[in-house]
Amino acid sequence: MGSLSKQQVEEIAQHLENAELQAQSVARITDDYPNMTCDDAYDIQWEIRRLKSSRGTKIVGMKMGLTSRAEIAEMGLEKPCYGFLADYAAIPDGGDIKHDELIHPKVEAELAFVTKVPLKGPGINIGDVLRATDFVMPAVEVIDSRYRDFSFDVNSVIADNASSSRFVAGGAMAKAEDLDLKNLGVVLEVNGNVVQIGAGAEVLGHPASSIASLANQLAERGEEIPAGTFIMVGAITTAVSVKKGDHFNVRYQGLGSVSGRFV
Ligand code: OOG
Ligand code: MG
Repeated sequence: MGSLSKQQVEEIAQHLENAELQAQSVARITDDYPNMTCDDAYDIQWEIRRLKSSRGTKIVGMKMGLTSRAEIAEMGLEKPCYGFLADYAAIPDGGDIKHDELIHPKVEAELAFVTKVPLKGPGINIGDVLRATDFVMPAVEVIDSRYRDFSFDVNSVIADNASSSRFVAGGAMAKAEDLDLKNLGVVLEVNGNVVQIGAGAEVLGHPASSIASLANQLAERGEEIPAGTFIMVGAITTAVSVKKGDHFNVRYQGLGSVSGRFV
C-alpha cells in the first residue's frame, strides 16, 4: 500500500528525474516523506519510466540492485530492488562515458541474462530462470545515486531507479548451461590496477536467483519479464568510485572482458 498521493508521486518523479538529467544531487526524499512505503517508491520509479517513455526514450532492459550479502545485511533488506535501463544509458564496449553528465559515478562488475520466453511470477525459481535464459553475457554497470554523498535508504534508492545511470555490455555470450555461474570469477581493474575481485555467488548466492526475484516482484504489479529482455543481475564486486580520465577493464572467467573510459 502506498501513502503518497498521485500528485506527490508525480512531483517526486519529476524532481528525481531533473536531478538525473541535470547531474545535480538532491537530498534523500525520505527526509521529506518519512512514511513513504516500498510501493510508493516503485510508483515513483514507474512514473519516471513513464515520463521518459512519453518523450520517446526506449526502455532497453532491467537491472537488479542490492543483491549482495553485505548490502542485504547492512540495509536489513528482505529482497533486492529493481530498476529499468533507458536507451541512452547504453555505452558500447570500449566506449567513452561522459563524466560531466553524472554526479558521482561508480563502476560494478555484473552479468546480464537475456531471456527467450516470458517469465511471469509469482513462484518463479532458479530452474525456471535457467530454462528461460537465451544467453548470459558480461556487463559493467555505472551507478550514480542522485542523492547527496550517495546517502540513501532502500525506498529512496528504489524511487531513484536503483541508481541506474550507464551500462556497458560486451565480452562473449554463453549458454547458461555452459557456465558455472556461482564460481564464475571476475577481476575489475581501474587504470590497470586490480581493485576488486569476485565470483557469481556474490549475487544472492546464484545470479539466476536475482532474475527470479525480478519476475516475482514484477508480478506484484501485474507485470512480467518479456521474452528478449536484457537484465543485469546485480553487482559481483563492490562499486568503485571513478573520476574523469579513469579507464576500467573487467575480466570475466571464460567470457572475455568489458572496458570503458570516463572522459
Ligand atoms: C543501488 C544500486 C546497487 C547493485 O548492483 O547492487 C546496484 C546503489 O548502491 O546505489 O546496482
Ligand atoms: Mg548494479
